[in-house]
Amino acid sequence: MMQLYSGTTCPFSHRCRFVLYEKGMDFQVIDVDMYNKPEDIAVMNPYNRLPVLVERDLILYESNIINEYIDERFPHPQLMPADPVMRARARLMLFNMEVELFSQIDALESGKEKQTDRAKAHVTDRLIELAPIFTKTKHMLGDDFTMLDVAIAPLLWRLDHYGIKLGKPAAPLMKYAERIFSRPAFIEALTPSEKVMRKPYLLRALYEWCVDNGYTPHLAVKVDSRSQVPSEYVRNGEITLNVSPSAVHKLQMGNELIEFSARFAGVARQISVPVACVYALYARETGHGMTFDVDAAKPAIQTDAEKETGRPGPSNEAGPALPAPAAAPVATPTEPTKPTGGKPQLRRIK
Ligand SMILES: N[C@@H](CCC(=O)N[C@@H](CS)C(=O)NCC(=O)O)C(=O)O
Repeated sequence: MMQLYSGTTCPFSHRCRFVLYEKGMDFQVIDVDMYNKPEDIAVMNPYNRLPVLVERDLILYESNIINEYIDERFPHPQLMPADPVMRARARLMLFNMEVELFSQIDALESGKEKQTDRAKAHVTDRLIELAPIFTKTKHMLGDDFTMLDVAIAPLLWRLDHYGIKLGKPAAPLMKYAERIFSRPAFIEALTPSEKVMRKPYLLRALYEWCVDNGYTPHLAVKVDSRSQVPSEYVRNGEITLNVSPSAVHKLQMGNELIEFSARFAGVARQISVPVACVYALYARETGHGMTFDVDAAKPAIQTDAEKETGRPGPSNEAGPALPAPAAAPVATPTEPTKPTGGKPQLRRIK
C-alpha cells in the first residue's frame, strides 16, 4: 500500500492527499509533525521536505512528481491530459505555478513581516491576473478537472489563512475555487488543521447540504464565556442546537459568530456562538456531517458510558424534543459516504 508522509498544514502535502482521494484507492497518510520531523524524512528526501511517497522500494518526493506518478499508476480518473501537446502544456503551467505562486509559500509562512507582505502582494497580483480565465472556462485547462486544479487548490484554500484578500477583480477565481473545494475528495483530504482554516465556509456548505437534502442540521458547540446559549440546556460544557430553518429565525452564519433566535420551552431566546467553539455540524436523520477540533474541547468521541445514559439533550426544536441518542453527538469518522454531487462529502458521525 502507498504511504504518504504528509505535513498536516503543508500545502504541498495537501496536493498529494487530494489526488489520492480523487483516485479513491487504498493508501495510508502518515501525519508528520513539521516542528519535530522524524529523521526518516531526511533519509528519504535529501531536501528534508514533505511530502514523501513510499511504495515498496520506490521513494518519491516533490508534490507534482508524486502526483504524476499516482496519476500514471492509477489512471482513473486521469488527471494529466491524455494528448501529449496538452500534457506538455500542463507541465509548463505546473512549472509556472511553482515559480510564480508556490515559491512564495516559505515567505508567507515565515512570520517575518516584510517578507510576508512582499509575498502577499506578489501572490495577489498573480492571482488577479489569473482570474479572467474563469469567466470563460470551468477549470484551469478548460472544462475538465485536471492536475492543475489539484495543484492550485491548496493555495486558494489558504488565502484567508495567509491574510490575502483578493477583492472583486478575483471574483471568478473564487467562484472557481469554491467549485473545487466542494469536491468530495477535496473535503476528504483536509486535515483537522486545514478544516479550521476555512471553518465558516465549511459550516455554511454543510448547512446548505443538510437543508437542500431535507435534513435537520444540528450544531454541536463547546460552550465558553463567549457563547450566549440557554445555560439550562448545557451538558458537560456542551450544547447541541437544532438550526433547521423551521426551528430558528434570522440565522446568520458569519465568519466569527453564528447567531439566531429560537424558542426554548416556548420562550424566545437570542443565541450567539463563536464559530471557533463549534465542534460538529451534522444531519440529525443520518448522522452525516463533519467534526472540528476545538481547542480545549472535550474529546469529540463520546464514551460508551455516556452513550448508555442516553441523557436527553437540549432542544429548540418545535414540537417533540430531539431523540435522546442524538443529544450529544459522537464524532467518530468512519467510512466516507457516496458523493451526492456538487456538495461536500460527509462523514458519518455516530
Ligand atoms: N517543492 C516541494 C516543496 C515542499 C515543501 O516546501 N515542504 C515544506 C512543508 S509545506 C517542508 O517540508 N519544509 C521543510 C521544513 O519545514 O522543515 C514540493 O512540491 O513537494
